Amino acid sequence: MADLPAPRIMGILNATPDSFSDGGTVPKGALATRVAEMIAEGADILDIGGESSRPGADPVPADEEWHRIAPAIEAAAGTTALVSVDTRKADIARRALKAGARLFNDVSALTYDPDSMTVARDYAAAGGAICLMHALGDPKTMQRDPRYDDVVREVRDYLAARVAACEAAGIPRTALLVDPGIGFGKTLEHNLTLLRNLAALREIGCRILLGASRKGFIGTLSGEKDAARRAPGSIAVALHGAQQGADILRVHDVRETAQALAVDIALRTG
Ligand code: HH2
Repeated sequence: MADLPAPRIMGILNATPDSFSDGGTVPKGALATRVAEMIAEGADILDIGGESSRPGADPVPADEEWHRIAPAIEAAAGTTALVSVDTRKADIARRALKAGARLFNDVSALTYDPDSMTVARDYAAAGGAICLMHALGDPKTMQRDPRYDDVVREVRDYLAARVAACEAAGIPRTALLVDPGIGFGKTLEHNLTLLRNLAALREIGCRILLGASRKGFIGTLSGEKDAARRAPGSIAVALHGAQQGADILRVHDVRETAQALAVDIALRTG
């Protein structure tokens, strides 16, 4: 494990008034500054979303979602960062691609919208990538008593099947990322088991994205109720993810995570 390269950092730029973790938007006038700041802090990718997927969240109509994220995508396009759009809607992903996004980050693994596979193919054709995330149920209902016989096997098999569906639709495996979907239809024990066995996802043969930053299980383990104060726990998970071979870490606290990773990698590689 010691020779693993440092993972890329995906900084979260929320354009959702109801996101669980930072509860808000950066004012339009401050977007370009925030984007430049995040890149300077170490973000290789900027993940822009306009529909919260926190447990219990309501869906957002497409025009409203686009209205929320368009200024952030505009501000991020043309910078050195790869622009990622966090959406379940094909139309939003299509508009984002036109505006410069090159990563389609879909928490439904292209199952929510029947048009998504076609748009995903357009991302791959443009040299971009698609992230396929595992979720049990949708955000509205996913935390109501989630059950698995073997969470690691079921998540791995689901993601492998979604990768196969993409390949059958003409998307090369090299354009695909897989993500265990921490907190998406999972209990504390499910999350911990998946994190301990993250390396099992490498068998799929795609790069791994891990999004655990500020999530509820960190609050449960630490007693910290305020999501914005969960950076220390989030960094502990990020370092663990790096050691398990995660290729991309989706985080809120970019500067802090980048610093911790730099030290961790130096210690592990000598
Ligand atoms: N988690 C959230 C949103 N998008 N995408 C991927 N690939 N993996 C994740 O784990 C993931 C994701 C959580 O969403 P939300 O409640 O909107 O909050 P925030 O964006 O602040 O993390």
